[in-house]
Amino acid sequence: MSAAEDRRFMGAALRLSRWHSGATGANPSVGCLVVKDGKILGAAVTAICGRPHAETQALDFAGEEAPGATAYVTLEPCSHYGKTPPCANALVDAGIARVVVCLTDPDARVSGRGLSILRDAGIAVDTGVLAEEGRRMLAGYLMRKTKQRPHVTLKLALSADGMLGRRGEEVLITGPLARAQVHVLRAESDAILVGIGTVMADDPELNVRLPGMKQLSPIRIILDRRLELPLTSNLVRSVHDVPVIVVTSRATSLDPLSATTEDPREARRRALSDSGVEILDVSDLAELLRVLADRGISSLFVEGGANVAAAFFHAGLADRVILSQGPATIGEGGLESPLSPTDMPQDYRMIRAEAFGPDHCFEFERSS
Ligand code: AOF
Ligand code: ZN
Repeated sequence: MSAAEDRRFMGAALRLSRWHSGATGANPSVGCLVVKDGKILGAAVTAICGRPHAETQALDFAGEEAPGATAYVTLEPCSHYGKTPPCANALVDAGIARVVVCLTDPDARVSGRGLSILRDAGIAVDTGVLAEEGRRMLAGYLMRKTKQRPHVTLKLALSADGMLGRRGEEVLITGPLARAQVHVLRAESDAILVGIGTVMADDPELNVRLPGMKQLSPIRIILDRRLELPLTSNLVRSVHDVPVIVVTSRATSLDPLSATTEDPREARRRALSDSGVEILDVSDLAELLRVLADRGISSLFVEGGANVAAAFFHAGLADRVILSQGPATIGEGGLESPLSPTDMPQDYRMIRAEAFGPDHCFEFERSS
């Protein structure tokens, strides 16, 4: 098979893997094609919630035609007996002749052992095909496995004059196409995060409202040090559909003069907990990300506002930045964006510029 053909099939496997991105829990969304004589015999993606894995499903589709075929897999086939038996063994047992892998798996239980099982069984193995695209697709999983934190995407919508809106009032900056794109990005994430200021100004739902995709809504995280999230907010009202986590800082000691009075946060903490909201105490963003990674969250989508975006950015925690810019100007009294598409630091590379109707979307990636 030619190198061009390998790239074509691996490209298809990567696009397929995007289908369940953000929906496979702590497991990465992997794509697999089983191909013989240029014909796709089986194609599958890791199932929603993470199992079964991609390879076993693609082999099932190929059935009796699998012997002698080539398997294209976006991540090294697993070698461990986890909740399912190893995919590497399934490929050997099915009589696959060649396996083309995009990325090796950093999971300590796998990391090269999957490839060894295949090679030891006499299967031809090639790795690194479309590795750059694969690293982008599996950025969250790789970040969590190697740096114990989720991959962070910052998203901001700017007016033509670089404003995020007006203080305390909701201003629509981008149109329906750009907003639908944001819902796709939400669906591909494990968690979405905003500051309490955004909640107070917009009373958002922060769910995925595209047809047929509501069940892909990521968990919702609110940075809310003083526990001000209103019990009547859309977020609290929908907590039983999609979880809400309120992040506060650890209680500081009370003012000695009022040592007999209860910290007003305590009453709010109880009321929020009673409503089904989880309260998380952390000392800074780095600790928050560590806790989220421990829970299997690989991708975090940060949607604002200005202060939250600036905090992540200046802490060096923004791996990807997506800026949409609409045609309207806000002018005097506007809330200035901390980031601009024409003024990104050197270590951010623009990897996409796209128009959605009258709006422009720019995607930047930080070179690591
Ligand atoms: C594959 N194919 O489609 C995926 C893989 O909890 P378990 O037992 O399901 O194992 C999770 C690990 O499996 C995960 O950390 C990663 O190493 C691998 N994911 N492997 O062969 C797949 N999703
Ligand atoms: Zn597997």
